[in-house]
Amino acid sequence: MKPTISEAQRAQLDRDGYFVLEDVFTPAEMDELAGHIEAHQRRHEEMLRAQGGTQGISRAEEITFTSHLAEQDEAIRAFCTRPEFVAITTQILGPDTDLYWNQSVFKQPEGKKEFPWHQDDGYTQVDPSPYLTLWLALNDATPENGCISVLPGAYKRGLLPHHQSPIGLVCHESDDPDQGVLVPVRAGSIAVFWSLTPHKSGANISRGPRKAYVIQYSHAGLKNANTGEVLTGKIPVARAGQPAAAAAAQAA
Ligand SMILES: O=C(O)CCC(=O)C(=O)O
Repeated sequence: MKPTISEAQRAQLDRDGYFVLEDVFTPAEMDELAGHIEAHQRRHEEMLRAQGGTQGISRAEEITFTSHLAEQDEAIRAFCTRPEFVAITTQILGPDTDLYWNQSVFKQPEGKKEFPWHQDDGYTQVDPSPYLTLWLALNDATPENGCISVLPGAYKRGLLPHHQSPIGLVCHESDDPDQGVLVPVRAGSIAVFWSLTPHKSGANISRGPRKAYVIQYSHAGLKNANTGEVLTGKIPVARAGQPAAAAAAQAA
């Protein structure tokens, strides 16, 4: 079913910079998607182990960020352009939307560290900002296994200064008394937030992995904010409010 963003959800996004869309997909759909994703994630994990355990912000047996999945895998690409995402992105961003970035984030029970507070815009600045991050739970994300937390309203402060830490960029300290709000999400549900919304994820102190697929959508024609160049090679999702594939077939 195509999700409709309610007025309350829209108001929460405007006020707090996030909301949760419940049960967009079934747990069975998530198991199927996870099956596709895990093939890539396993190869990434093996590659990390072979080269000493870390690469960028990924650490073998703790946390892996496995990116560009839709660009490599037809089934995952088809998932990212499903009508549900056409509906969500056009209601929030407007009629023309692209897939900007996608990555699985798997946190193993050995992942004893938080992933630090950051804004997605802290990693790469784009224009226009903010774009939309959809944090899709492949299995239930709970406070015990490292669900995300957000700082409500803080996206309104724009891009915050970030400093580098051994485990990622940081824009808000883990010992600050304000640790925001936890956002637990059931498998198949989505935490929707702006790329300027500060968020972190907790340590996984459960007995199993926490698996998420982070899918980021933008206005079509997104630019690098520093050079002004249009970012090419992005997968079109919606054109004139319709699925981009249908719009392209009509034009042909
Ligand atoms: O899922 C996580 O543990 C953190 C993911 C995250 O913050 C991100 O992809 O920006």
